[in-house]
This record gives sequence, C-alpha cells and structure tokens, in this order.
Amino acid sequence: MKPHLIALSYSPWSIRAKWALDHYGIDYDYTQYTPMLGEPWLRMKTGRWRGTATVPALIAGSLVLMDSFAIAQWADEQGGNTPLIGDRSAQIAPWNDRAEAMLAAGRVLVTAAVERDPQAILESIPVPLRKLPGCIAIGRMGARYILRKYAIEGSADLRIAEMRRHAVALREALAANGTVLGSFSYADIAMATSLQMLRPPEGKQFSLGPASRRAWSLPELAAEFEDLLAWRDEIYEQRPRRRDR
Ligand SMILES: N[C@@H](CCC(=O)N[C@@H](CS)C(=O)NCC(=O)O)C(=O)O
Repeated sequence: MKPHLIALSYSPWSIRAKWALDHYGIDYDYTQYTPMLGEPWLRMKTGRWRGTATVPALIAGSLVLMDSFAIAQWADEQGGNTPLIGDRSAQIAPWNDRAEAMLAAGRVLVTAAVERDPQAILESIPVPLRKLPGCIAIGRMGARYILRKYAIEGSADLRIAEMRRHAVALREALAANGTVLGSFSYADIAMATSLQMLRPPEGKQFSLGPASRRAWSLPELAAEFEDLLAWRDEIYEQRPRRRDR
C-alpha cells in the first residue's frame, strides 16, 4: 500500500514534507486537510487522540509520522536520490529548529491578518464550501482556533525581531557557503520554505489567492531580505516539486 500524506497544500510545513517525498520519487496518496473541521478525522486516521494533532502527517503501514522533519528523515531512509539529510542530521537539526521558530512567529502574524480579512478567509475555505451561508463566520472561527492552538507569548514586534534574527543567520550561512551547509540539504528546504512568511513564492507551483498572498506578506521584512527571497525563488525554480496539491 502507498504511504498516505495528509497535508495543507499552501502550508510551509507541508511543502517541506512533499518536497522531501518528491525528491526521492516516493509515490503517495494525498488528502488535503481542512484546519479545525478536519481535526477529528485527522485524529482518527493517525490514532493521535491526545496532544496536538498537526499536518503534515504521513501514514506508511503501521508507521505514523506527524512532523515534517520526521517525514523528511523517513523519506531519506528510503533513498533513491542524493541524500537531503544522510549523515548531516546533527547539523540540520538546529536549522530545522530555526525554521520552526520563524514559522511559529510568522504563523501568528499571518493568521491574525487572515482573521481580519473576509476575502482571505473566503480563499482559505475549500471551494465546494464557499457558497454555504455562514462560511465566512466558520472560516473566521477557524482562524481564531489556529491562533489559540498555536498561541505564543510576546508582541508583534518581538515576533518580527525573532524572524529577523533567523533570516540574518541564514544570510550569513549563505554568504559563506552558497547553501546553508555547503551543498543542498534539508536545511535549505526548511529555511527556504520559512521565508514564505515574508512573501510567498510566485508561479504555478504555488497557488494562493490575492488576499491570502497579502496576508502572507511582511513587506518590511521582505524588503530587508530581498537577497534571501531571490535565493528562495531560485531554488524553488531549479528544484521543482512534482506536485502542488
Ligand atoms: N512540527 C510540526 C508542525 C506542523 C504544524 O504546525 N502544522 C500546522 C500548520 S499551520 C497545522 O497542522 N495546522 C492546521 C491545524 O492545526 O489544524 C511539523 O514540522 O510538521
């Protein structure tokens, strides 16, 4: 039986997992997850009845992985292409932590921006449900649900400062090596996907409506780190994923 990936097509965590699976040419069944409404189903599929349930989630036989880095490590073990992790796990893990911190800070800002914008809420609702009466109110509940589920301490300024700190570290690593660790690895994938919080990539590999695109943008940070966004866009282009779903 094929592995089954449950993911959110536009979410950077899910993009990392898909990127790793696609790098090794691993075929998998895919289910698009709906935040909040889909959670009981996600818990049932994964057996994760307690604690936080997140996507991406990969089910491969009796194995259930609910973390993008764990999914990438599993994909790496399957082999079939130049390793993204291989024996560099110890060097990659701190970059994965940086990427997580950047995304956690950015998620609060992005979700708050979506919650304020009815058009962005509408774009986040699965197409077949968009005509239902009250769908914007349900979507807004979904955004508030995410804000509560992933609440972190501190002001918006502190979050921006946190993101800036990691972006500066990335800039220094790239200046020294061209890639985060000297040759392309999962550290590049983790950091490149985190830059989505500054400005999402363009192009047909990445479909996001105009209001969502606005919500997913921090113009000041983006202007400060145009060099990193150009690096991100280049590796997205050079290393296209097989699917955007
Ligand atoms: N450490 C996890 C974090 C994943 C995560 O935060 N996923 C969020 C993305 S916003 C999610 O599942 N959101 C939907 C929800 O919580 O309903 C990973 O790397 O996979």
